[in-house]
Amino acid sequence: MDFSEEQLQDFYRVMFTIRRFEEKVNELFLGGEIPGFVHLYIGEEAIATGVMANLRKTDYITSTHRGHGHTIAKGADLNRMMAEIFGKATGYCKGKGGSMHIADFTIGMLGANGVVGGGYNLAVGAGLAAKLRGQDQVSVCFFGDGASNRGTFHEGLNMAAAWKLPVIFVCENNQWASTTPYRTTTSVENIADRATGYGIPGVVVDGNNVFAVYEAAQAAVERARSGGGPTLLETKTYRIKGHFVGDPEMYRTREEVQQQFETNDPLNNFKQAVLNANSLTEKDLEEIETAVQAAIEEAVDFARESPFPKPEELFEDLYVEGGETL
Ligand SMILES: Cc1ncc(C[n+]2csc(CCOP(=O)(O)OP(=O)(O)O)c2C)c(N)n1
Repeated sequence: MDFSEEQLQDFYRVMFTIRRFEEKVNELFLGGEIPGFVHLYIGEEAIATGVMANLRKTDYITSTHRGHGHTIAKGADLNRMMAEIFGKATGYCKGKGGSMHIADFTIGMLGANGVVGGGYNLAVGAGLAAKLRGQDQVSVCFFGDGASNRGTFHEGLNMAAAWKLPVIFVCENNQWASTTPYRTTTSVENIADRATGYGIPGVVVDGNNVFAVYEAAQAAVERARSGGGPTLLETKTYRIKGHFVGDPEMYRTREEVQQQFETNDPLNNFKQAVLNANSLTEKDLEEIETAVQAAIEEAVDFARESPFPKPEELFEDLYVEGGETL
C-alpha cells in the first residue's frame, strides 16, 4: 500500500468521525433534541475524506444540504458544529443557521447550502478570486447527481473551463435525488461524460473507496493548482440513510439498502483493505475509534450545555461587515 501509516490513520480518523457524528445526530434528532431538518452523509464518507486529504487549509470548498461530512473533513470544530445543529448560540452561525448553513471561512469552508446547485458559482467565484490574486489555492465544489441537472451546473463548468479556473467539481452520485433515481432524469450513463461538452477531463471513480478517491482527487488538484484548469470528478456511491432523517423511504426497498451497505460500506472496505495488507492493526483502529467517540460525546455535552440565542439577537448578523479571508 502506497500510503504511510499516518496517512492511513488520518483516513480512518476522518471517516470514522463523520460516521459517528452522523449516527449521533440521527439519534439526537429522533430523540427530539435537534430542531429543523438534517440530511445524513452515512455511506459517502470516503469522498469527503479522500478529496480533502489533498487540500490545504487555505483551499476552498462549497458544500450542500448534506454537508456535515465535508465540514468535518475540512477541519471544522466539532463542538461548534454540534452546537449549531442544536440551534445554540455557541454554534458556527450563533444557532441561527442549523445543519444546512454551517460555514467556516477560516478553514476555507464557504458553506453548506440549502439551495440544490447553489455551490457551483460560489466555487467558481472563489477560484476566479484566487487566480486574480495570483495565488495557487484551489476550490472544490461538492454536489449531488440531482444537482447536476440544474442550469447552474452548466454555467459554472463552462465559465471555469473557458477561464481555466482552479476548480474541481466533485459529483457525489449516490443514485438518488430525494425520491428520484438518477437514471430517470439523466440522459448519459455517467455524469462525468458531460465534461466533454466543456473540453475538460471527466473522471469516474469508486466513491466507496477512499484510496481511489484520494488518487483521482490528487490528479485533479495538481492540475488545477498548476494552471491546468478544472476537472469533473464523479464519485459513484450510495445514500444509505433516508434523504432526511424521518424520510419514510417509500421509493426503495429495505433489501436494496441492506445489500448496498453490506457490499459497499466505505469504512468496512477500508478496514478490510488495511487489515489484509497488515498496514494497520485492529488495535490501531480501536484507538482511533475511542478517541473519536470521546470527542463526539464532548461535542454533544458542549451543545447541550450551551444557551440558545437571545430573542433580541434575532436581527443581528444578517449582513457581514468586514470578515476574514484566506
Ligand atoms: C433549488 C432547489 N430545488 C429543490 C430543492 C429541494 N431538494 C432538496 S435536496 C433535493 C435533492 C438533491 O439531490 P442530489 O443533488 O442528488 O443530492 P443528495 O440529496 O442525493 O445528496 C431537492 C430536490 C432545493 N433545496 N433547492
